[in-house]
Amino acid sequence: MDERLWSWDPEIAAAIAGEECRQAGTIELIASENFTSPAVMAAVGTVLTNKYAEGYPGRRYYGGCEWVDRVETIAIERAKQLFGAAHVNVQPHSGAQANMAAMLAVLSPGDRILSLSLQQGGHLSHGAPVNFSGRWFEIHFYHLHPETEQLDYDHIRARAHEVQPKLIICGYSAYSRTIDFARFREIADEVGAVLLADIAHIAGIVAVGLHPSPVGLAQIVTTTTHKTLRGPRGGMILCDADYAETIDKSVFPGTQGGPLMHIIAGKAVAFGEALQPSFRDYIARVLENARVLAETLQAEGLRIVSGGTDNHLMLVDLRPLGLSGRKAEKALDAVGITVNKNAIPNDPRPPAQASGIRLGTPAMTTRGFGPDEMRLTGQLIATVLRNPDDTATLERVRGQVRELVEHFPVPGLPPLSKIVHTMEAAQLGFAGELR
Ligand code: DSN
Repeated sequence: MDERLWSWDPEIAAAIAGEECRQAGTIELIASENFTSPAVMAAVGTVLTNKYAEGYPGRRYYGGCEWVDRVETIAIERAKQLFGAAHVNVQPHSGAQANMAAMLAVLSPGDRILSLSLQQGGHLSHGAPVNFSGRWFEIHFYHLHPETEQLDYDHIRARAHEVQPKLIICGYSAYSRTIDFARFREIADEVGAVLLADIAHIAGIVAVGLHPSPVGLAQIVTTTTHKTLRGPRGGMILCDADYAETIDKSVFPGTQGGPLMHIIAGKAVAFGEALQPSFRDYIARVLENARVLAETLQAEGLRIVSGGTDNHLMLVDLRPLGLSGRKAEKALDAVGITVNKNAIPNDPRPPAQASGIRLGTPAMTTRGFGPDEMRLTGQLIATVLRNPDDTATLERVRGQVRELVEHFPVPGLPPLSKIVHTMEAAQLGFAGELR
């Protein structure tokens, strides 16, 4: 944080300082989170936030766009190079906005969509009844195979023939296995549907070629930029040349107004970083860490949905422990391990309780965790899940977590002990609680 904020708005500065402590002092395993580089953060906190730029580079509705045009053009060119895409729109404010624009581009209200439900690992914007997608379109779901808990392409094909959807969605928020995009395209072609691949979670893995790419197979690919791709919070759409015009119109003026130019600058910086060889090494470490974490949890007797992971995340089935996801999330939170409760396939519990937790390795890999730290993290998780009500155990694990994270600072921040010390010196009332 810019230290001047302390004098400009001490209340907000204190809340941000508290969040810096929280991030520095915990093991972050939320699969959809990451830590951006200081360069991304610097680009986001600039005067670009002041600029209105409705439209696209070279054809804006406002004057004074020469510099933001340059920023957006660089972002687009870098994204095209990264993914080998014919056309890119970097303006979506989020993954859900990207999906909304994609749907506006190819569907009319009431059209049929075939997707995987949120409960089985899909996303809210893939047709959940509470979301615009579920309210405006006729949603049909395919399901994971009940035994393997993996995509079952024969079943998906049969569902596609039965439903005759106009859009098929693949790409998920809580699915740990490789997706066969070519198979999906075959199925979509058989029924004359458009294929939308939402790679919000795996975009970074796709970018470096460690997961097969949907680009060129799915006519439209949506993503966020802040998960494995490690950019600022935001969305993006990649598409075939045939869809370029309709996608651009669906983002603006179809579903959004002015683009967030400071965020687009952050996206450009992140894409530049992802084009470096070091990003491929990072993603390879994310995958190795996920494998090690899953194997450690299995060795500790926990069940991983589908038996393992091919990507950056995994779902732990808590039913054998008699624990809800909600209780597990709280117990882990108490020791400084941040995860989210998550439905498992065919979950008997309601979503607010859930029977699983979702774990991912992108964030801690950014902070330098390797297999040794992941193994220890897995052992600590298992200890907590076996003893969620034992205060002495939780206290001991909390100490181990703090000791571990001290050696792996958040990019751009000092180690936890230094942050807490600074806050105590500034006589911030809550600094002691954060220790
Ligand atoms: N909320 C995101 C996730 O955690 O996967 C998806 O939007």
